[in-house]
Amino acid sequence: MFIPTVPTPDEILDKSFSRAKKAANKVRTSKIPRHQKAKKTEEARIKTACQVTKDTLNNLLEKTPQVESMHMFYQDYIDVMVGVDQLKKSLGALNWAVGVISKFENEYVFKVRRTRPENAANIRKAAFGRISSVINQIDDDLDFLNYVKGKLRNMPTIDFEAITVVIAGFPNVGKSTILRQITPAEPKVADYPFTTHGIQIGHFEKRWKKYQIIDTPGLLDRPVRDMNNIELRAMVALEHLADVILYIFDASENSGYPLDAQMRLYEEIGHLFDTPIISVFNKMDLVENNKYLEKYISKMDKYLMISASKGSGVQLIIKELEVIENLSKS
Ligand SMILES: Nc1nc2c(ncn2[C@@H]2O[C@H](COP(=O)(O)OP(=O)(O)OP(=O)(O)O)[C@@H](O)[C@H]2O)c(=O)[nH]1
Ligand SMILES: [Mg+2]
Repeated sequence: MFIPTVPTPDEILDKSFSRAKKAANKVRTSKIPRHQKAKKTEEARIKTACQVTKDTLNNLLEKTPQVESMHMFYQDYIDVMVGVDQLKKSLGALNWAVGVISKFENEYVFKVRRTRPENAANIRKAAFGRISSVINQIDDDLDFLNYVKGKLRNMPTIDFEAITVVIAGFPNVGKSTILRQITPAEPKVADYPFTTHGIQIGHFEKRWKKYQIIDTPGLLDRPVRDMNNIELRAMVALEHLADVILYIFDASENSGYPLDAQMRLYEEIGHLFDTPIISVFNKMDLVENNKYLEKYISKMDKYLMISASKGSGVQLIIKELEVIENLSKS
């Protein structure tokens, strides 16, 4: 999401007041009758200061996308990342400031026009004081928008036309390795849990169909209300984007998580989402005797056994995706 650079209150005020000064100088050096100059100069200064301040805020408001009109995935994503309520409150505060400054503009221009020339500068000073006070009041909101800008800089760009496959599973089971193997994407892979914090996307095409593969942060088998914000990013992708879920088990339990726990999460995801799931047992290269897997496999109609880091079995995933995609069309 693109949010323009968010200025501080001082930056907004400096810009407005210096532009106002320039506008006033223009009037002062123009050919208007001398006795009108003081008042015309201050009037121009008030108008310009108000206009420039409003333009700056309006520009921020216009360029910040309207959360309500975005796809539900983005709405929930933004909510998880920064909080939609706080975002709306801050944008509301900017709107409020624009309205108040418009009123000042009318009020103080009117006052300057009606006053004696020697009093015009005082009225302008009073107007500037009130503009400053309003802008300083929205300091926290500007600060928050700046934080939002940073947090949403890498917001994923979703292709809503493509067949979307969301890779889910416990931490460290090889999700990102699989994304690397089936698409040209290069997510971080590391031998410790919770390497992936955000949502990573890779794309590929097969038989003229576009597939979008989404790698998510690792999940643990705990209730949604206990999940942290990083896990919730995975849930948001599962809920709003997945046409197919690729659920990855670490069959070797080498990642440190027992298969019983991995199975509980698998079943939980099955309950929560009405989406086809492909079960994938990964790290089979570390498994010498797979007898103990029987207990889990026996509950499934279909499953794949692969070794992502060795690249073996990865083609099986692509084949299975095609099968599911064809089933859903028939
Ligand atoms: N032996 C073996 N190691 C693997 C295999 N697949 C992945 N790994 C290793 O497992 C570790 C974790 O892999 P990642 O792809 O980062 O796992 P992840 O599920 O994305 O992890 P998080 O992002 O932390 O949830 C890395 O050291 C990988 O090299 C495999 O098939 N066999
Ligand atoms: Mg990862």
